[in-house]
Amino acid sequence: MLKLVYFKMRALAEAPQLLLTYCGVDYEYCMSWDHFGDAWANVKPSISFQQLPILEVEDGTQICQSVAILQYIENLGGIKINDPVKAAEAMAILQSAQELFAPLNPTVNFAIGQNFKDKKDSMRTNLKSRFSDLARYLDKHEGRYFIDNIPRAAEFACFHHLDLSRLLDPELLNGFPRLIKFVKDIEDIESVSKYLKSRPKLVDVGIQPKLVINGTEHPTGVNKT
Ligand SMILES: N[C@@H](CCC(=O)N[C@@H](CS)C(=O)NCC(=O)O)C(=O)O
Repeated sequence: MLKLVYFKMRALAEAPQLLLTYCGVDYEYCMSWDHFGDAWANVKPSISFQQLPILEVEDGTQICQSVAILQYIENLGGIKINDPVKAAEAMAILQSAQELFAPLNPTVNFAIGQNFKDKKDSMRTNLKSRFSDLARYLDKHEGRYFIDNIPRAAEFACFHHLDLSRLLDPELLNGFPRLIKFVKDIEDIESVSKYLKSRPKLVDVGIQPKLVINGTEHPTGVNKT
């Protein structure tokens, strides 16, 4: 079975999990320390690009980089775009969505107190600018999503960052009705909705962020607790 190896955070493993779920591909989510049986600091130098997530496939190959992982899952799920122009458009959207990763994801997962508030204020303008780009792109076509009516890597990556932005500041999305509809369309997909309800909850954002895993609160991070 595929193994998605990551840490205790809601960030770059999220879009891969949404896409795996949507495609109905079985996978196991493994914490780095459980998978490798060692602390991340010791494992890090042995990983090709020294970061997670990785997707470990059946023959043991470790796929690094969330965009490569997403592309692999699209291929596996049979939803790859064959038209070269549309595929390039989708890649542009995926990369533009992934550019929302920092500082949004580290801030929501780790920042606390005044540092959280300062980071929130300093990223507001850039987030709104990228949100308006994404909303405009959605308006270019009649379809439900960016390219057509099928959600793929670009859509799930975009969804993840928009969804996470609500934990930073629930007001941010409010100026973008097209994005609110997009988020709802993704949330309404039955398999996705089940996943969203069952995934670890991220609580106490900005105070002392924790993930609730199997009923137990764990501080976010790269270390075993
Ligand atoms: N470009 C990479 C970035 C991966 C990345 O930033 N991973 C972080 C966690 S979100 C990580 O491994 N942090 C631990 C470290 O760098 O030692 C991707 O898209 O997968």
